[in-house]
Amino acid sequence: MDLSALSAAVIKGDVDEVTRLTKSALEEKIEVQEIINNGLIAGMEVIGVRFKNNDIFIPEVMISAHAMRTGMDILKPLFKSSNIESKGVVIIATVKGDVHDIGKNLVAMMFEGGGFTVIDLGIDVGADKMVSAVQEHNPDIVALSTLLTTTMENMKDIIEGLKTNGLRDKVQIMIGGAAVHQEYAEEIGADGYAKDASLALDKAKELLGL
Ligand code: B12
Repeated sequence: MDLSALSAAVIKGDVDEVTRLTKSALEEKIEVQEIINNGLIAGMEVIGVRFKNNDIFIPEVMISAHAMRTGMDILKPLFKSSNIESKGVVIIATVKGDVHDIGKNLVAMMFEGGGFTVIDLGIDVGADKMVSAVQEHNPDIVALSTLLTTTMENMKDIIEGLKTNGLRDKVQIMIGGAAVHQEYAEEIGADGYAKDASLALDKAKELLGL
């Protein structure tokens, strides 16, 4: 089977086709890693580039990301048995006081599409919850989102909480969301900022030297 058909289905956002082709790739005994890299991720990479170039917009990205996720969900139970290699673990959250999660979800999907394992803590996440999650999952990256100027400070609280618990230097911290910018990342001691989901993936890879 030619996995470019699977990529094309992801690009089109055709959930049924992604489901069918992912299953038939498995039936043909194609390696899970290969299906992910040359089928699902390859499709999302095209979407990432188109989004970066403003050729497509958020709704199209969400539709493709959803299709990709459908394929990933079929493959996930097989990860363990096939010794799948994740690029790294990302814990992502919208910070305390903020319920905006559309952008955060988009970033999470881009990370997944880029081959990362994503643990999504959801919205309204404060320092204590993040500290426990980092202790439990030992991630490579902590990614924080906020859209409200009133909750920007809560990103700093999370960084301080990680410092207090001796976890700060074990992770790369990325921030994003309409309220924040590169200067703010520097001000609060985050390692990186990105303006949108596709640049977020680039930044994550850069931070981990991938
Ligand atoms: C949808 C929306 C809502 C929805 C949220 C639904 C949901 N599930 O998310 C609802 C209706 C619930 C809502 C509520 C409120 N909202 Co509102 N909302 C918006 C709106 C219209 C769109 C936000 C959005 O989803 N954009 C699309 C996504 C894709 O963009 P994004 O989030 O910026 O994410 C991208 C990047 O920022 C980046 N990114 C995001 N996160 C991360 C994380 C990392 C690590 C990285 C690297 C990158 C990254 O990548 C994403 C993809 O490219 C904006 C206006 C606007 N134009 O932004 C207002 C807006 C954000 N809201 C605003 C306000 C004030 C509120 C309320 C306080 C209103 C009220 N008085 O009740 C409440 C807040 C409640 C709370 N406690 O959080 C203000 C914020 C003003 C400010 N500067 O603080 C805005 C800007 C509207 C305005 N002009 O006044 N809102």
